[in-house]
Amino acid sequence: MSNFANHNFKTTIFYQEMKNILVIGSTGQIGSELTMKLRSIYGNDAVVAGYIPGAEPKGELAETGPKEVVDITNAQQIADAVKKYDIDTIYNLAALLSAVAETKPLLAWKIGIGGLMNTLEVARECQCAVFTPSSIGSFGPNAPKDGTPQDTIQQPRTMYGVTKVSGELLSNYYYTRFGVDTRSVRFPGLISYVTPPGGGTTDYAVDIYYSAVKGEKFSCPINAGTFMDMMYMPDALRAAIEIMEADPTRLVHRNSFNIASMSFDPEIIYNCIKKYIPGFEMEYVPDLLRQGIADSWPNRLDDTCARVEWDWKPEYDLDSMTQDMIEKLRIKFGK
Ligand code: AKB
Repeated sequence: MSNFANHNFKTTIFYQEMKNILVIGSTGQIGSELTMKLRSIYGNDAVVAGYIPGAEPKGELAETGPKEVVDITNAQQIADAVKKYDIDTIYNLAALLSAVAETKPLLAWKIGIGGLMNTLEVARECQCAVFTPSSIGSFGPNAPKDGTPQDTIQQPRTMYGVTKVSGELLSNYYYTRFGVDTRSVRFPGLISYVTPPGGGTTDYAVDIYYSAVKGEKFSCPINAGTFMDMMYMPDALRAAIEIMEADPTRLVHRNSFNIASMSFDPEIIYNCIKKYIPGFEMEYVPDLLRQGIADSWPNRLDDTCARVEWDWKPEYDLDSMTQDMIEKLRIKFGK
């Protein structure tokens, strides 16, 4: 059975209006699942998987619908795909994650901001709506750590965060100045059994499940006591789709909404996994880069505005996510 079909979406999303959607970055951690979810809602032919050479769609992502080379740093490629498929909605998922962005800051800016600018310009000319994810990484150490408000000081210390805050401002600018329908959410660390993340600060919360199911001892790069917001992928996909379907007359905010579902430190997730795999072992092997980034991020966001303005509500908590992750990874690895 397909990996994509396996996710337990507790809510059926059903929308009347047809869309033609371009997903830029369709083979990444979010894109690979979001593209399939969008195809299941809007139809296979209506969702174009944009990819860069070297990261070609495979399996059912390649087989179920159209695909095009769309490098976000190439404005012409975006414009060509938008015109060819009569696109009205762009999901812009191209980005370097936080730890990688620290090692390649110029590339992070080129993709995160140069690429976003290309996307917004095409969207302005061709009248497309645009979703561009922001992150808990858009906050810095001087934001309130617990219950971080929707509107508060955003002074990140990482290049990833700098691109995310700049992206929020740029997207709001294109909305107020040109009327481009830009919308966004600030994603927490995303946890999934389908496509592994690469180079994020929150990746440990995915890797820990892989080690547990494979029967390996886990080396945790993040210290005990370090809390970060996390979310199970089905909730994150639903958030990305629901914000784009939200009634615009209710939206006070646009770029970008705090969303939250669970916050934990390594001890809490470890003990939750141990309930289902009692022999599981973990040791701490600190990664200074990731720890420094994690220390500068909030512990837990306040997502009241998303709940009020477009009825956001997560469906998974740590325990239900853990049960599902273990079940699905056992199937994936034949354990
Ligand atoms: C990362 O760790 O870089 C991402 C994020 C929280 O934006 N998962």
